[in-house]
Amino acid sequence: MRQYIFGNPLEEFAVVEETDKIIVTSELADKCPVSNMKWEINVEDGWISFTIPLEKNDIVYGLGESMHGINKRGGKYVSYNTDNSHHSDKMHSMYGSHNFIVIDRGCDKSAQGFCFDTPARVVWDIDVDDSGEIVVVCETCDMRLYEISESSENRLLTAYDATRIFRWAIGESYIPPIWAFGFCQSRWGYKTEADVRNVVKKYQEADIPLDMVCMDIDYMDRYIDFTVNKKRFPDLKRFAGEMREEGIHLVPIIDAGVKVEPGNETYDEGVENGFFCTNMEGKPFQAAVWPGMTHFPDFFQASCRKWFGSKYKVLTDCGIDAFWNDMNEPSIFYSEYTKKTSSIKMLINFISKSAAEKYAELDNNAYKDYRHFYHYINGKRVLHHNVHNQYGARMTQAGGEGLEKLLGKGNYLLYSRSSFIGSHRYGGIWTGDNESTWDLLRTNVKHMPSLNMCGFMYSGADTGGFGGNCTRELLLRWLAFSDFTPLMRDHSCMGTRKQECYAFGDTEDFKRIINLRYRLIPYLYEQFVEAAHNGEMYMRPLGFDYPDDRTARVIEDQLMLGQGLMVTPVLEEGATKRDVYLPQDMEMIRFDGYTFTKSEAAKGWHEIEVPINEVVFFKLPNAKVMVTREASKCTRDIDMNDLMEL
Ligand code: MIG
Repeated sequence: MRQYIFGNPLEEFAVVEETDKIIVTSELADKCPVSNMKWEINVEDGWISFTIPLEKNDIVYGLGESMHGINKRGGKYVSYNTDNSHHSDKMHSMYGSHNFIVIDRGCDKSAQGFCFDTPARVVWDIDVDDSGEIVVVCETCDMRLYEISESSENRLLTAYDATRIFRWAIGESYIPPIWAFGFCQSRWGYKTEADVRNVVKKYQEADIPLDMVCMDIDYMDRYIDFTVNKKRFPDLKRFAGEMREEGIHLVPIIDAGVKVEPGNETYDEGVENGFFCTNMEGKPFQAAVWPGMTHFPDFFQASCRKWFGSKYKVLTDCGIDAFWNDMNEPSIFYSEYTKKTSSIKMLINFISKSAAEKYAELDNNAYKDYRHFYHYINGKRVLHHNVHNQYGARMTQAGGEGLEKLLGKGNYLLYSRSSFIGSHRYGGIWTGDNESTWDLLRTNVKHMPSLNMCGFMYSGADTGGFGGNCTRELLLRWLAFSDFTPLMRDHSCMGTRKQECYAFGDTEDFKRIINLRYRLIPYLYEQFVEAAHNGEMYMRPLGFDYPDDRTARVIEDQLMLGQGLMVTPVLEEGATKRDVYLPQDMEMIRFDGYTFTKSEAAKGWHEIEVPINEVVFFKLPNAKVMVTREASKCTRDIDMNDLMEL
């Protein structure tokens, strides 16, 4: 992997391994030395553009959390982290920015990989109008370009080779404890310890396995970070202990913004030490989020990260070891620079508007705000806009490093909404506010390999969908896919139809589907850990494993998992069958909730029957897949010394 340095970029965050470094001097500025690429540097307007030609059958993989297909061709993308719940192919920006692509040029030519490493805004046109080229415009002149190609490696590369080289360079992905592979129930709306206790009780009554319950913003005292509402959770330590007896880990949320409230410890310490982002006058920048007016911690300062990370102690002292970091794009409802409206009026508007309108508004506001506050980076004031995409990632770094100190490496669960390549070393991600639609289930499938390419291994979507009303059928099919994703969490928005497995009448079908997870956990976790250690992918497009199989290369609704499995989820409403393509002979495995039934299946197309309460997947002939003998009620009860071979 080769690195080209333009101007004066920030210290490296994405890449941790040493690489060949080439400084782009004025001579190189005029003639791009990367084969197949042209670049143009415009110092006056502050951008660099890169143009890469594509052949008709080339596939473009990558871009982590972005819409469109596994093949990114024909899409426009904007790397500019955004809190926007309207996930569709028309949405160009998501919560994270992952500027890594691999161009697969067929098996007789080498694949090429590129990482456009800048926290600034990046606009991608990947052959949108059949232009036959990729155009990437980075809105900065200070950045790094990483190139992986035949010439940088002295050998012909497959798409997977190029990806592995990149993964190796960006360092080992975060590995959570095994219980993080258990099932998690969440909903924005559980307010009190009684609410949480009820969820656990209902799952126990239905005899459905469960390992985690999330605590959303209502557990806090008026949404103030690192506080607990004493009326709702009178003694969190005792309650967390009570839950742990049942095998349950509580997962409280932490938001990016700290409420402006003199007397509150986090606020006072932040102000005293200059840990908050500042406005044009050099005072702490104010913007409204859930707590009302807040300041944003300046996670770019190492001392601020250390401080913020240490604050988790309030909760780890209660026996809590799992967290999700939210609103860290950062999401902003309004500020003095955008909307002059009282916070109450704002919140009423916020709740009554349709999701689309609401977010279009928030989006615009935030966009202006991002040009109104500053960070201190290496003694210099830096406009947020120019480093925007790394903000949430730096919060994950703060949390991850803090929790590692408090609890020890490997002993905590952390996942974030916003991310940037680099934060994959500190925590996982979930893919934000999706909706209860079949399309977004399909998106979940397509996201997984792209995220893995960029280092984000511990990830998953809101199973069943966050917004909108989930149907019983959609939830069952979605769970049947989430059975295989590292994060398996049912989460939904308040105001939507209740989405717990027990909210749809008879629970037996749900139990059968989730039982599969608890049979497979030993294998899934082993494959995950191995892939993380070795810089491999846990979930891959078929084309990565079968690069010269033309049919396999265009399939986007089946994934290779670990070294031995292929998953083939049902993604259509009303379907009881689906077509599956086998790139080689495999064993078909059918799970009915209690037993696995195996049969031989030959290379080629098959139509498979998949009743709503069964899961069908495939195993490579020689793969050794160890599973539990029966589904336990939580991961704690799994006996790793008493497994059986599938
Ligand atoms: O403005 O904490 O993506 O999972 O339930 C919404 C409330 C804030 C957004 C997260 C979602 C969470 C919700 N949060």
